[in-house]
Amino acid sequence: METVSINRNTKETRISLSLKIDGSGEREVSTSVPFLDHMISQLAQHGFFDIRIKAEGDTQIDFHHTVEDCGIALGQAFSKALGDKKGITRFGHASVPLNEALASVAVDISGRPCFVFVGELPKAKIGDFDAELVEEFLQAFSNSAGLTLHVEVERGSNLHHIAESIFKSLARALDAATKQEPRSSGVPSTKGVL
Ligand SMILES: [Mn+2]
Repeated sequence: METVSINRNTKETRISLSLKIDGSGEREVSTSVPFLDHMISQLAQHGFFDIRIKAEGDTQIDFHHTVEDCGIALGQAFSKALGDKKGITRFGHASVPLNEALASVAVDISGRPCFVFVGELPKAKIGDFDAELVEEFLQAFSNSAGLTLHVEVERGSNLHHIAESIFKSLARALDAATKQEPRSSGVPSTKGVL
């Protein structure tokens, strides 16, 4: 799979990114939202995705637009990189703990955006990052990647741990789903199209 680039500019944010799906976890992440940098770095490291992302946004308002738009741009990059989805595994599931926190993530690279989030992140901050933005990012990512994405927070008390468990699980689930399936050469659907 080739490296793809996305440039997305609006009045609220300016984002440039490149993605290589079958990479090695190399990354340069600078979104101007430090906690989001930490989460996208988890995605790169544990999904073996090479991600270069630079984002500037109206963070003087709050982090909402920048986080959401990074999710959109990253989703667009996955969609573009996967192309016609020939030969991919399509499904992936992972549940990666971080200390007391455990999240589960299941993905289907279906071409149909569907996001289900089970469990509640309290309306609280992780540093200066609103925890509810985790869900915003995932919703935006699912929409623009064309991904069925189920996320369940099974347990946990530390919000940083819970968020990180979600992103590590997402990384592993996406890595599994985007891998080439050696027994398949076509599009993995009885419809013939994804
Ligand atoms: Mn951490």
